[in-house]
Amino acid sequence: MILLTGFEPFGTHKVNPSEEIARALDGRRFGEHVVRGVVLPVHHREAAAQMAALLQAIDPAAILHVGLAEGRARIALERVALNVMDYAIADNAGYRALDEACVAGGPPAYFATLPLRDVLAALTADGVPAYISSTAGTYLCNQTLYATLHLVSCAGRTTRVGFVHLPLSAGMVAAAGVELPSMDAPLMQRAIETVLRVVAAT
Ligand code: PCA
Repeated sequence: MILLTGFEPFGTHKVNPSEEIARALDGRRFGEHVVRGVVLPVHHREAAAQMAALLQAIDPAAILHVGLAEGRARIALERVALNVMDYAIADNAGYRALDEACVAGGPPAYFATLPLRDVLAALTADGVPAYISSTAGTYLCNQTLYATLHLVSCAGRTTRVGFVHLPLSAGMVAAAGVELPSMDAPLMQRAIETVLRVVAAT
């Protein structure tokens, strides 16, 4: 099984394309793996707590987290998770972390363990704009990647873990009427399908 997570909407966003993709791909098969699609809360405690519970309940071969990153122009394959929470905006519980550790006493950073170069090559070959990013920010997405890598590391598991940030969807930018980069939602879903295909084959 491959665990695929998206996030609920947050901040000023009324939708989150990562949520829609996690729902759309739930139950889909890639190679010998079935996808379990889950939507995580944008919450300073609950997102990590739900990941801990999910890892107890199921033992996925790989975990792909997906989230939204306003302002990115391409699909971002996150390389690293930092042990810091420094929220530019409050989470959905109204909590704004400043200079906090994701895990007190944890290592400063973890690297994602998906084959990012292979994923990038597959996306590029498929005509999807993508790149390897060296910062997932300091909000819930970074924190969730950190929490999952920490859980997997502490449990001595070999589960591969990664994070993909999506641009705003074209529909979101159209509705908001803002001067920001966007990507069409079907193309973003195709990108995640390509990532899952590479991950399933690894
Ligand atoms: N993006 C936020 C959190 C949830 C999401 O989809 C982030 O980049 O941290």
